[in-house]
Amino acid sequence: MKPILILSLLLFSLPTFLLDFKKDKLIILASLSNYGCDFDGDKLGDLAVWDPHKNTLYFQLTSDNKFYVKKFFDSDLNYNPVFADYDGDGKTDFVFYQIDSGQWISYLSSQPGISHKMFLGAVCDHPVPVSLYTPKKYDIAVWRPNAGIWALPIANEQEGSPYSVHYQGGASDSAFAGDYDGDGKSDLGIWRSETGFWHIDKSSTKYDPNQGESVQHGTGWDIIVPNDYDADGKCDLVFWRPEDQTWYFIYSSNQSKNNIKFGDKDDIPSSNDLNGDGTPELVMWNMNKKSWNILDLKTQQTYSYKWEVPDGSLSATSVLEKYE
Ligand SMILES: [Ca+2]
Ligand SMILES: [Ca+2]
Ligand SMILES: [Ca+2]
Ligand SMILES: [Ca+2]
Repeated sequence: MKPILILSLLLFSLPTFLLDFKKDKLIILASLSNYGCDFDGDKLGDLAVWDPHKNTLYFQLTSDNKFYVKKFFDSDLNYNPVFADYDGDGKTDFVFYQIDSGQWISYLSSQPGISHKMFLGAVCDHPVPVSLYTPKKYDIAVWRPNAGIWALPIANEQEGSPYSVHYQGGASDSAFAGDYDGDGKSDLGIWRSETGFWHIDKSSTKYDPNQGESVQHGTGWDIIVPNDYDADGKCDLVFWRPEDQTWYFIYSSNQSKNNIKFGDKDDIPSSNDLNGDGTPELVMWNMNKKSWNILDLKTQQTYSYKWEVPDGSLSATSVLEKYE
């Protein structure tokens, strides 16, 4: 069987009956991976919320401080933002994933007015862009919880499938991509809520699971929010606990732990370097209050902004994953 056929079967034919094994009806919304969000490329993070009912993005650019409203699709289909820099020009691109069909629609900053459409994934897959070849340039990829596989892009493929399969994790895990070993390329991780273990297959060891790292941190209903909070160039293992509204850090620079109480119980946690100081701010979006609540980790100052957006709008600073 040719590789492309095997991959097609893996991606489109596997049963999805294990979905109900997931986190028992509780809806968790979080940006499990971080890609930054800077549409105008001035190295200051831009805030954005997505109205999933009208497929409309509300965002503010730091370069002119203006608010923008952009409707992307005249359709009742569900599109999820998977914003990252896919063309490597330093500007975050508007890229969307259609969860029912596995279609990706890309509007790249380097090609204004043009959209690209691709298919990768199927129902129940999680879109998780990865940077495997060029630092800070992302490619589309999906993680399939039911089968415990990633479909990853292959560089400069000559023939056959443009994707390879990497086995990791399973249903009820959370998957993420982040640069844990600091070589500029995405490492692949899963977090298992039952045991609290993070398992990371690293780019520096060719994603060999036998040379991966396992760290126990968090449990149960925690929400993972990994990012480089101590600015040493390596992703830190961090989760937010809705129950006590506390962020729990392990800093990669010295393996020290830290806790910071910040946020409301029903917030969506994320992080983004909004002021360009090299350290991400803790960024909370509250969809009921329609407000941002932001903590600057360097100055310890907090900021709040209320936005006039439709009910049910979600923060769109990076990929949101939803469990129900
Ligand atoms: Ca910006
Ligand atoms: Ca771009
Ligand atoms: Ca890496
Ligand atoms: Ca770090």
